[in-house]
Amino acid sequence: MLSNEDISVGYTQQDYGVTESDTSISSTSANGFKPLFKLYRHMPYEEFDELCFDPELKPESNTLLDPLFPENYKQLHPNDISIATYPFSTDGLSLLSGFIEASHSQIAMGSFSQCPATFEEITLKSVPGLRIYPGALPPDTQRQLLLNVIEEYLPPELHLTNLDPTYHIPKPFNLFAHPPDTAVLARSENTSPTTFKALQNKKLRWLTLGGQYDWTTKRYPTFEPNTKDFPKFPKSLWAFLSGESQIFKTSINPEASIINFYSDGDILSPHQDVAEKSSADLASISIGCEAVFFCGLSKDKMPLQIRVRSGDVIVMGGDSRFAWHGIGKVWQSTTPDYLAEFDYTANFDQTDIDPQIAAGRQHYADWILNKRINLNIRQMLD
Ligand SMILES: O=C(O)CCC(=O)C(=O)O
Repeated sequence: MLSNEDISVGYTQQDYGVTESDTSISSTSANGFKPLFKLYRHMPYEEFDELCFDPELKPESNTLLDPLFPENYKQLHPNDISIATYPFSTDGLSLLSGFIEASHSQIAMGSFSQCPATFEEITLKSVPGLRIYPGALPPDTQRQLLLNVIEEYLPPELHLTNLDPTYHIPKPFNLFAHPPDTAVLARSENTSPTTFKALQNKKLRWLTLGGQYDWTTKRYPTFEPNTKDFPKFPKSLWAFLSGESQIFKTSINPEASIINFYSDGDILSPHQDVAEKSSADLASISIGCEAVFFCGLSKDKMPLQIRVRSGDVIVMGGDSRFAWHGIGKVWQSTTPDYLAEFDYTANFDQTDIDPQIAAGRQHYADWILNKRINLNIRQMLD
């Protein structure tokens, strides 16, 4: 297993808040990834869409895989890709409804009847252990995840965000329960105060659940469950991901999660996730806008490029658990309508909810239209 020291020097989680003008990748690392960050940086969505159908249009997109149309990748790399089809079982359906039932506020379940009869798993010889499950999560599960991120995972005092070291974030942290121009004071007099609007728009970049990873020391400060540094992992998410999942294949005891929030212009520099003491699978769930995810065993070779959509699940297991990976671009306004046009004020029981939180729900749809949220779920201990 790798040590903390092996983490790319070019990477900090704060990196991906970089602006368009400073998306430079450390020249000492990840040379194989560099041309791709350049390629996608200003690429309009329509052009990306075209490339997914014909990766030969640009030489650097040779390793581009659209999991909904794997044939295009297969033509270029016939022996690399395998696609397995599994039945979507009744256990899978109860797992999905169980996730909603275990959540604090439950979204009305409507679309599970539209679940496909089967689900697909894509694997690649070039990145052994990487498993891609396109569209694994149905719309209701995605809506519930969005609601939980805002109302269940963000508020607890012990769930830290990138904002806490810089600002006096009122706890519980309710992102939408204040008028947008409400001031948020900075901890240092050298930093200007900000507003809730600015936190929603761009400033909120990550949130940690369970073991609280420290981005400065690049380690988990303690491995003592149920301490300040290791708050209980949310029950809803734990039950959904632990054990033999019936809707994607992973084996993980979820103990820590980093929830990444991406806005316009954000990228995630190439890095390895090596702070955990376990080599169990890492599960990565995407909701909101589309993006391109890079993943490869070597930082010097051009990585695999995967189009990720809302509802996709990627599992990094086996050799790929410690692969180099990053996010090259997030395309704005590509969130599906079932998330961005849903009425979050009406479709569940609101009787026992704080009226300010209930009022904030009118903003969720607009917010997710231009956001990508990634839940990166890990096991810390063997
Ligand atoms: O946003 C993603 O899909 C990847 C996030 C990631 O690589 C990480 O949190 O380490």
